[in-house]
Amino acid sequence: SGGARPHVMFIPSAGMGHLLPFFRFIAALANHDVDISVVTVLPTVSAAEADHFARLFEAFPRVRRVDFHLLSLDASEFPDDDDPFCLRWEALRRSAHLLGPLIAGATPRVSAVITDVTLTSHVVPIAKELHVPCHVLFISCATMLSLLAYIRVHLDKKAEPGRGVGDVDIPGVRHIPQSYLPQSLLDLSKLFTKQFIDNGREIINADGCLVNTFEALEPVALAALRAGKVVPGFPPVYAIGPLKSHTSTANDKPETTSFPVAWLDEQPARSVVYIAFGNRNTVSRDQLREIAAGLEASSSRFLWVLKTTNVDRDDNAELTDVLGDGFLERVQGRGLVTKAWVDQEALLKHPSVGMFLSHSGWNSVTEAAAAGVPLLAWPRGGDHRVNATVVVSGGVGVWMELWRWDGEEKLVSGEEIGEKVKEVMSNVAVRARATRTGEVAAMAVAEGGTSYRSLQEFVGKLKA
Ligand code: BUP
Repeated sequence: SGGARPHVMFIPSAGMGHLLPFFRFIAALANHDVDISVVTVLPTVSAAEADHFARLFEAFPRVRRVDFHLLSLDASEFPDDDDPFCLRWEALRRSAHLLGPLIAGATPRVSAVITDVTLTSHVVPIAKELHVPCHVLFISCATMLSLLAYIRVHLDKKAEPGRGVGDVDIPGVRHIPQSYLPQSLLDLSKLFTKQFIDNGREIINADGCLVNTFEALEPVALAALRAGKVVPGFPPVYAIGPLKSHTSTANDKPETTSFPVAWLDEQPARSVVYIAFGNRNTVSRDQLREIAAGLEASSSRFLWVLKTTNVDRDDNAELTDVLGDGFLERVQGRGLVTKAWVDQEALLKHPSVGMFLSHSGWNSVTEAAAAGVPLLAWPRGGDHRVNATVVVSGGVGVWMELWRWDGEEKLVSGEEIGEKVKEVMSNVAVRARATRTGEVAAMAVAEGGTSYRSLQEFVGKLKA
């Protein structure tokens, strides 16, 4: 199409961990003289998603919203799967054939599709049939991408399929013990597992993968993918992270964020522990009380973003009920607890924040890396343990490998949490590495940096 203005259609899926990197990437592309459409499914699973869709279209009036109506999904078909986000992915996948006419019928003509990884096995063939190049925006780390690409080969290779998945040796990348895998992968009947395997098989046919990571963070995984060591003929991989938000001025911030910012402004430099476990990970009441006890005992200042349900619109719990009588009073002044949606990316950049206790969801890891704030990884499930290996290898922070979450093993005691928090807060070497990682991340996205050049290359390809 020689120099024509490209029209890119984005097909995001569900969950803030999936939507935020899409919105950040859209913001980055919007500066590149590209027409953009975004397939939008309403209502969203959570209120935070609806709010962020609205803010995207408000901030970028020229970005087109393409409404997409899902076929209904009979949840009783999946008695073992209760994750509302995974069920939404399945609904999207099963409605994906309806995307064909949307892509084919759009004006101006769609010149590229960018899909969420959860929809890969359905969207890539549709785009192929329409002769529209299709890229996958991968929302986790490159190491996880290599696992996704390799899992099919691993399972096929196994002599005795009944004996479980076992450790996965990803060629050229790393050995992943079975205990680091998303635990649903151990159960081949799980919806997530079926989706993961199908998407992994099909991703090889995509025209490229955009990954929210940077060269210096995952040099080994990126090199192995590109060299075809993981699976031969893997498509081009563009490391374009850490992606960042377009809402960068204080005035753009929602009310809920200005409150913690005002509080952080009052605290000494690097004195505050920031605690958050993502937007779809609930923690049991017993474990929450231990965390509270640990924070109280650590005598550190803290800002705790506490979610008590895995879908924000159902959250009616009162903080006092959850944390126990008197806790909020006892920590008043030195601890802030909120259930509201905050702008975590902005908060982590605040000079008062000294460390981040996190489930190591990939977006959280990239935000900590960008902010140069040491992350204490307490991985939960899904990709978190694989991400935690990158937290360690990439100098983002430390990983408490023995800490489990309830349902898996015993509670982590408040005493242990408090001790570890104190230790990380005062660990000069960990802090120095995190600071350095932050500098390298900034260099990657600055003009001439590796992620900057990757994005330029990708845009060049769109315009070719
Ligand atoms: Br909670 C919360 N504000 O209040 P991850 C989260 N976030 O900005 P995920 C806020 O949501 P899993 C809040 O900064 C990050 O970008 C946060 O993504 C932002 O974990 C995103 O960290 C959360 O990848 O859980 O997706 O919530 O990894 O289990 O899918």
